[in-house]
Amino acid sequence: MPMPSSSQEPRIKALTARAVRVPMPQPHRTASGVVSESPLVLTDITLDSGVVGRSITFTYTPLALGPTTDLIRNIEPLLMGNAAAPAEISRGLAARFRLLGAQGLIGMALAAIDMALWDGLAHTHSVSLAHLLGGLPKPTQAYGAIGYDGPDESAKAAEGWAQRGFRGVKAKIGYPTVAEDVSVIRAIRRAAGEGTAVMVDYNQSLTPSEAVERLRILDAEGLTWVEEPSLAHDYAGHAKVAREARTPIQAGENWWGITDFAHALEADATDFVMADVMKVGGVTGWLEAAALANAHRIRMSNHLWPEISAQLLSVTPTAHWLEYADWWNPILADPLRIKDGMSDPAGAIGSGTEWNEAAVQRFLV
Ligand code: SMN
Ligand code: MG
Repeated sequence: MPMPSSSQEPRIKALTARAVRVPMPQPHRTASGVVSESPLVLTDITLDSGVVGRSITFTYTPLALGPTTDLIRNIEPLLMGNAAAPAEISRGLAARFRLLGAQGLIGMALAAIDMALWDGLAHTHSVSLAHLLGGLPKPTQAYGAIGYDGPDESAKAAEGWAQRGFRGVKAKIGYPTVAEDVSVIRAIRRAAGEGTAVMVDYNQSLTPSEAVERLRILDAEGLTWVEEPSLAHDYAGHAKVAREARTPIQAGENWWGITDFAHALEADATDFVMADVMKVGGVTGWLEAAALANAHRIRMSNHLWPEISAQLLSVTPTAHWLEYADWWNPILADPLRIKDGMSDPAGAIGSGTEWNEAAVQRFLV
C-alpha cells in the first residue's frame, strides 16, 4: 500500500501482536453479560529509528482473541516501509477494507494499528500524545465502575471508590424491577456520600418504552446520566428516551467511527457522548468524534482505556468525565495515576502505554 511520503519521516519496520488473557480481581457483571477476564492484543510497531509504538486491543471474549490477533498480524505487510503517518495510514486502510467494512474485528485491528502509530509518533518526538496533538496533558474528573452486584456489594464498591478520592461512580443496573434499580442507587449514594456523582448504565438491556417508564422513576434520583438504556444503534429509540427523560442520556461506547456518531447526533439520540477509543477508530477516530461533539456542544467522555483516554480527553474541547478501570494495570509498567479524584496524565510519553514485560510473559496465550 504505497503511501505519499518524504525522506525524513520515520518508517514502519516491524509489527508484533501478542495475545494475553489478564485475570480480573472479580468478574464485572452487567445487565447484558459478564466480563470475567481481559483478553487483550498487545500491538508493538517498531519504526526504523528504533522507536516502538504500542496499543491495547480489548476483545471482550477469548473467542475473538485469536482472530483479532491474526487480523492485526495479517495487516503487517501493508504497513512495511510506509512513513509512520497514522491518520494517512488509517484512511488508506479504511479504503482498503471498504467492501468488508471497518466495524467489528476489522475495526478493532485498524484501531490497534492507529493507536500504536500515534504512540510511536509521540515517542519519536519524546512528548505526550496530548502534546503531539497540540495540547498539554491535563486532569479530568474520574469515576469508578460498579458491577451489577446488588445493593450491598454495589455500596461496598462505591465506598471503596469514594475512599480512593473518586468524584463519581457508575453502577451497572437493569435489575428485574425499577425498584431494585432504585434500591441499588440509594445504597450507593448512602455509601459514597452526597458529594459523589452517580451514573448508571443499562448496557442496552431495555426497550425504549421500558426505559421511558423506568426513567419516570429514576428522574427523581439526581443521576448524572443514564447510559445506553436501549440498543446502541437504535438511535430513534434513544432519541425517544432522551426526549421523555429529565436525566441526561449517555451513549457512544458501541458506535463504530465518525459515521455512527454523526448519525446518532443527527437523530438527537443522546445528551452526552462517550467514545471507546478502539471502536471509534483509534486516535484518528477519536479526534473526528471530539470535533463533532464540539460542533454539537455535547460533553464527551471515554470508555475504558484510561491511559490513552486521559491524553485524548486533555485535547477534547467538551471533555466531561474519565471512566477509570484498573483491569489492565497488571500488564502496564506505569498505569494512569488518579490524584484527588482526577486523572494525572502529566509525565507520560506517548499514550502512556508501556508493558510490564514480566506480567505480559505470564499472561501470554
Ligand atoms: C462496560 C461495557 C463492557 C465491558 C465493561 C464495561 C460498560 C461501561 O458499558 O460503560 O464501562
Ligand atoms: Mg457502558
